[in-house]
Amino acid sequence: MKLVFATNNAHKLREVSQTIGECVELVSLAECGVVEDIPENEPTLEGNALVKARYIYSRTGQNCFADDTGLEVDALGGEPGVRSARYATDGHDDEANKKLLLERLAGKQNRAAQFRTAIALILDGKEYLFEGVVRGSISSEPRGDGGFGYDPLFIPEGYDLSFAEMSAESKNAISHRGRAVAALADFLKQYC
Ligand code: ITT
Repeated sequence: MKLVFATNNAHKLREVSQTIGECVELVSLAECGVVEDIPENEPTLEGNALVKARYIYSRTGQNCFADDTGLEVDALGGEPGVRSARYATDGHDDEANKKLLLERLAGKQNRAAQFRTAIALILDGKEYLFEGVVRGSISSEPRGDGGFGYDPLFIPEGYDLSFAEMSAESKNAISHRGRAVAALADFLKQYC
């Protein structure tokens, strides 16, 4: 089955293509000629994922899915959450986002956090939602060169390594997106 993955983030595309399974042929936005930015101004991850998927479904008429991911930090009341991409600035400035997060957590004992991914799937006009969560904590400084975004600051529960210090396979096996994609792939089995 062909599914468009509504993302402009090449890291996400790579991660999802490693975990979605053989039943699905992933189609990128570039492959279906979508070059514009897709608006994502909803107050929740689920809302943003749905808006992105609906946009691509009406634009291309093809079955598709989108994800939205947030880093939810307990001591910050769940921030940056849905604003994770635009935490420090209006753009996607990973360095500024990580710096601001460390500043906001300075002196705080409680560094518990979670990554949460919402996936919205549109299949023949019907909408479905999937979720994946991984608990962990925020390190005191960035560690590792792998992954992307906030990965150098996130230590998943039960590990001493940050996501950026893990192999792609190890991150995918336990990550928010890996878990949400596993739920999506499980659902799609009935159509394969
Ligand atoms: P699309 O909307 O085009 O899919 P995006 O990069 O805007 O791509 P999100 O809105 O889902 O993706 O990401 C919100 C923020 O969270 C952004 O700063 C990402 O870098 C970061 N992020 C998302 N997934 C992540 C992951 O697996 N590890 C670390 N940071 C992640």
